[in-house]
Amino acid sequence: MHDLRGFSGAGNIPSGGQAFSECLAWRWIGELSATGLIPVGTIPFGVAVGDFNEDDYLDIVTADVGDNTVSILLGDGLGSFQPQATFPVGTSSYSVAVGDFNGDDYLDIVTANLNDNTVSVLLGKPCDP
Ligand SMILES: [Ca+2]
Ligand SMILES: [Ca+2]
Repeated sequence: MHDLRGFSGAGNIPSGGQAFSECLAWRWIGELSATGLIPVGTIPFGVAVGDFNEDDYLDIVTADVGDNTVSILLGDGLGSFQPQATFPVGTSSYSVAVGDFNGDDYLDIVTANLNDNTVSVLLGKPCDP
């Protein structure tokens, strides 16, 4: 984990900070041009990332307001993603976040549902063999 506290100071950037920023910018540009547009649910409003299938490659989850679903796109580590898998959540799920909420070491998903005044929690679990 990189310590980014040096960037928040008033113009006090450590000597190694500039190279780190340039590296990140290059990676973002490369990923965008290789991947293009990937279909998800209707009106994807929130997005978060995590490794949902534990293959060490980051995956994407979107909160789809129009469908009341989340869409999960499994990444291959090279900037491509499998077609979406969707899961129902509450009404008007505008935002999404990830974390291990029950301490079982599997990544979970939470959405904030505007019209329900609720959150939806989707607990991760191992896939069937
Ligand atoms: Ca993954
Ligand atoms: Ca969990």
